[in-house]
Amino acid sequence: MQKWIIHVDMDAFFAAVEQRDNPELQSKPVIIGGLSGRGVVSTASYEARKYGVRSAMPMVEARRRCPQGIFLTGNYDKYIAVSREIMNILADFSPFIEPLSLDEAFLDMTGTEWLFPDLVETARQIKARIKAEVGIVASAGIAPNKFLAKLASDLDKPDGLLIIRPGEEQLAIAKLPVSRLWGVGKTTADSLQKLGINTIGQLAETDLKLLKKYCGNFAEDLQRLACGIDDRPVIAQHEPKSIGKETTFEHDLVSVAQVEEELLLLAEKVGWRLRRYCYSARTITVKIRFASFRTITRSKTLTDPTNFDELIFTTAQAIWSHITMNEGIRLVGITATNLQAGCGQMSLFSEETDKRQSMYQAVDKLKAKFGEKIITKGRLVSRDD
Ligand code: TTP
Ligand code: MG
Repeated sequence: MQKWIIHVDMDAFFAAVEQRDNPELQSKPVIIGGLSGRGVVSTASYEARKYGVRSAMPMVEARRRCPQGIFLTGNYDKYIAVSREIMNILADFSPFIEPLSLDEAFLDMTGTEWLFPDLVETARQIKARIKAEVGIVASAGIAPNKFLAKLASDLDKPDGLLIIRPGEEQLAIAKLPVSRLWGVGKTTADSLQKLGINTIGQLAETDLKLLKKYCGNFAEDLQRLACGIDDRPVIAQHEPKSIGKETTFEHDLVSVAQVEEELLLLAEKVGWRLRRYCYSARTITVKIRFASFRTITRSKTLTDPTNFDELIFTTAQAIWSHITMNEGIRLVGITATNLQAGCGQMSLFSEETDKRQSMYQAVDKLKAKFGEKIITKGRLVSRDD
């Protein structure tokens, strides 16, 4: 199966968040970092980069290069919160995400063709959602491996979107300096330069024996990278233990019918997430928080794991039918646990199941393309949210 990785990285992350939150900073050279005498630059907006300001540069040097800059210390807690929002969006596109830092992550898209047939379009959607929901700009790279995907996201910055297709690997990187290779710092780059090797293409063509003399055991890996080969897998942070969704209402729900409507909506969301992550669940939990903040959770375990909206809904409804509603409700949630990997309705093989499965594949394709709200159960269509 063709491996496909998307690497997503925010543009001038800390500075972008500050520009988002303060309109006066937009389009201005914003420099974030330590402002004391020995401080260094964390990042600079692209406007400031025009003056040669870069990450890790002493702040005094940044001030010298860009005296008209706006210098800020930044707010790390805020960046962590924003990072969480970004990673949550990415999780909607693949269950296999490896965050590399606060502002970047790899998504393993291998085997998701049925859901995301056009990865350029998928990357465009990821960028659009980050822009719309988080308010900052991301660059994306798509390639058959991690090294090339990360490179691709960087080559077209800011607001980049670049794909390197199988077969194009070597050509795409041949002219770049060797310092673009992972693990090549200044020392290695200098010793390679002494051998007359400046570009990745030159390195790819260098005799391996000669290379080993200068770079030791590192030579083989280095040359493979130079040929655009990288087998490292995306290491997802953890397997999800649960997949759930909850809603807090602006106005408390006051009728059983309202709660059931919410359960239906939540069941669709949980079902969609389970199918997208290729999981089925055996246990469904309903969480209710009453107006008084009294909170209860009730669960039911099924004989067979499911990821079908209607089974999640009927199970949630059965749980709900045992709960007495003697005050308003401020929050309703559904969580699926006892997860099993697998896209289909496990252990239920019947014509009916097959039919449902193809129906969900069609529905999920539309949801992936146009957003979750494009298709919903008939009884929910009158809702205006
Ligand atoms: P990067 O993604 O390396 O940089 P960036 O997002 O600011 O700019 P771009 O990706 O468009 O080139 O790092 C993400 C954040 O990490 C950055 O906004 C600030 C922080 N950081 C530091 O604090 N020190 C550093 O030396 C670097 C490189 C980043
Ligand atoms: Mg970045």
